[in-house]
Amino acid sequence: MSVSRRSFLRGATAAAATFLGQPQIRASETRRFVNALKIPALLEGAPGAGGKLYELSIAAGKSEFLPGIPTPTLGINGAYLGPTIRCRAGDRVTFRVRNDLTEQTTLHWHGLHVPASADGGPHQIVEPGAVWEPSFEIKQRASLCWYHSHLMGRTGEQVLRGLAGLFLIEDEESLSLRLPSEYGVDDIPLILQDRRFNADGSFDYLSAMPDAMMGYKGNVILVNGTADPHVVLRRQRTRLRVLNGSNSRIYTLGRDDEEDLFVIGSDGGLLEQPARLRRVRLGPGERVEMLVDMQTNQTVKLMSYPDRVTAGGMGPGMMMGGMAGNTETFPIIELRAARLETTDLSLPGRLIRVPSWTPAQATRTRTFTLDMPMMGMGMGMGGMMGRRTMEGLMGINGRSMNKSRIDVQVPLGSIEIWEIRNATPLTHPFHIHDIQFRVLDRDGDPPRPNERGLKDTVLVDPDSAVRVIAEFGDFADPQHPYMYHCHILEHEDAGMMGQFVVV
Ligand SMILES: [Cu+2]
Repeated sequence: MSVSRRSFLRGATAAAATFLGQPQIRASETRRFVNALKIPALLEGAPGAGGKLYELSIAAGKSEFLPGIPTPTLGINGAYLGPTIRCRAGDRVTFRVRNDLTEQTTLHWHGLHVPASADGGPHQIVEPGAVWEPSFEIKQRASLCWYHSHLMGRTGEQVLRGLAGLFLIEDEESLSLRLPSEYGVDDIPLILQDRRFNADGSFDYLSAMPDAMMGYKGNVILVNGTADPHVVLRRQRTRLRVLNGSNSRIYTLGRDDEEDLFVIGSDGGLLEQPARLRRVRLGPGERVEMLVDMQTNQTVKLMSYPDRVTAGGMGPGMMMGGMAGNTETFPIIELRAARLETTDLSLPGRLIRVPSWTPAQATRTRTFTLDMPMMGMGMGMGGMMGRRTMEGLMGINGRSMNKSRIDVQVPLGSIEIWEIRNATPLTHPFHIHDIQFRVLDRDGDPPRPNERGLKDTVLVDPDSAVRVIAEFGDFADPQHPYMYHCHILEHEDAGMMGQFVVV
């Protein structure tokens, strides 16, 4: 262990001793799941000469999460969050993104393989009153992707206020598998977010000391913008498409009756085969598709359990886990079975074939070490904890994000291994734009069953190294960079981000 890391941990323990506690999730006994789950509207696009046109208007509004108390929010075609964009592989799509806010914003297509100039990252700023119109072909398989604000330094705040939505890609192959796919009926989207509220109903953001350092945590769980939600199911088998759309919270999903979840998909599409799992760990930005089987009149709660890594033991690790707020057990949503329609409960043994690049095919390995560049320069943990903004304090390979610096050049068409190392005491979800990768291994061990499909975001635990492999095809552009970054939005905003171009 390096000296700076030792002193970091000592500092962390001292800071934790004076720490009054992360806001606790409201206890389950006070929750009665009184609100019907909101299902985001589907936006299929208007057919035209140039493909499908999707109109997206970003505006401020008010939403009622707590009974009788309006919360100022941002939304896309609505007061909070956005519609679920749906398209088919091979479609030509155009988005007419109109910014009706009084501030800048961007919309990034998370998980999509698109030209860097259409990616919606920090360089594609949409000024107030302006319209941004990216157009591209959907060149990937069926998957649950999403879109969200990616404004440099303010992503955490804008996503928290509501600038996010789902992006559903279908293809012939996935539809031929006869998986549940009736949107909102037996194919239910679940956007998981946690929020805190001020007495006047407004969102409470970055007021608590550990928010910037540990990542923002709320004490109210929202699902699709619904507090205390339930959903009534009508078929024996339901597909849940879950996005962790939280700024920093890691969920460990499971059923309260301890029945298995049937995981069928990850970030970038279906798995090769279904995986029966009791628990599924889902970091910010990650997605999981799973099947839940129910019986008539049965009620099941989808839970989150303590994170096995950050809540795993004694010592600084546990201290940090407690501060990171991933230690609680709480219900997310109640699944209520009505009189259920009988459905086919057989499962195909094989779903799809996932690309399997081998290390031998890789032309090179790059190492990305997640770190805190200022840590060795005299700023201790206490000093960092007390800051409301962490701008420039988080980094990768010793450097904080700089929009005018290209960190990596990847030759077009190459297959590369990216090894992500974590030199901090916190778990980070690492996200790469442009591509979908396979996880090769985590500290030499094979990835978990739910991580064996295509992915664009992967959790990297403290003192851990994860190797991913991907092919960087299409869209050479030396001018416009793609991002790679931590998807704890407060860490991203603090500079744990870098830029690569494909040339
Ligand atoms: Cu992070």
